[in-house]
Amino acid sequence: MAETTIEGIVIKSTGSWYTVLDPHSGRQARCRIRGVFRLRGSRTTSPVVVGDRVRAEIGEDEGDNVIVEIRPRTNYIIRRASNLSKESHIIAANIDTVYLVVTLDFPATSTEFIDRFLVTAEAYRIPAVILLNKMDLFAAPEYREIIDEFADTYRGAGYEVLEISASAGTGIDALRERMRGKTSLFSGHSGVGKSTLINALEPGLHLKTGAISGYHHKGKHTTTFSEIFPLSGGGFLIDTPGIKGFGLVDIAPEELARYFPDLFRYAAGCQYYNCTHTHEPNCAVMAAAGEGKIAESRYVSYLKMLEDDDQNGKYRK
Ligand SMILES: Nc1nc2c(ncn2[C@@H]2O[C@H](COP(=O)(O)OP(=O)(O)O)[C@@H](O)[C@H]2O)c(=O)[nH]1
Ligand SMILES: [Mg+2]
Ligand SMILES: [Zn+2]
Repeated sequence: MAETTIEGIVIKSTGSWYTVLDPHSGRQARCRIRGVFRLRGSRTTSPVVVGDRVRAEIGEDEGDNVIVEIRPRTNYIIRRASNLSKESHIIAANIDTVYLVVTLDFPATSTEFIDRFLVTAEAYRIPAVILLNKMDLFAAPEYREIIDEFADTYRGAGYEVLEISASAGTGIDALRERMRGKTSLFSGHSGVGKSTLINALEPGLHLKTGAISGYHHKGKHTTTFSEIFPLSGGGFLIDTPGIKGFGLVDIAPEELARYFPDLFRYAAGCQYYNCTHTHEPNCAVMAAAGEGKIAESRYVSYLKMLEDDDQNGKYRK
């Protein structure tokens, strides 16, 4: 018989042991899972993942601690076990916000990359926020128009755009406040400032982000498990070492427009219910794009993603 039960969040997984943290008491327990979970999620390699909210029974010995219930997930991100395999691997669950760190230059992040990322976030049902970093480099007035055009494009599509500077400290306190009590994930190209930003938000947290730590760990671990780090102000930061970008997701071409909120809001006005918004008569989306109601770059990204799908049958990030 269990002595007691705890409710908490899985903050670490080794594949056989799961660390459960009760965020209220701060208590942590290493637990195993019951065979029943292993059997049930037969298509995924790990039935319990970081971010999962669980209930665990705590026994007399650590070896008796067992996770007995997993709460329904609000969302999760996956990775294929291998390119050839259809088996998917859930790597983290219950993410409140994914922050996409981008830079206008040094290095430039393309709108196409951003749009693909946002589509994936929509498909995963994870709210995405764009962090426009290195704003200290673009303080001169001549950049204002470019910055506003960028921000307007994404705000018009329904996304928040926060202008920050990780190295100058601009916008960091507001971001930390926003992350309080939430589970956050950071993504973005190498060199945009993710590590700098995380260090500014939470000094002392040494996440395995970026190319350098990836290099150090190469060869040591064949499998990398995600980890989720408690933040000192409350909330969590998910680190998914070895995951470039944000996983991948299959979307049928006729569904793609759903994941572009700024296009999709016009789709109800199209003549054909299965309109692909590429060539059909009386297409309200094309009309809106033609009138500048949809940012050109967004519509172009949509077309490019459709084209890729013709070639590959799926989207990859
Ligand atoms: N000027 C400027 N440089 C930054 C800023 N944030 C990061 N950097 C620099 O950009 C480079 C890449 O940063 P890093 O955090 O390693 O990027 P990561 O690959 O996304 O983790 C480093 O030289 C940082 O010092 C910023 O806000 N302004
Ligand atoms: Mg880094
Ligand atoms: Zn249409």
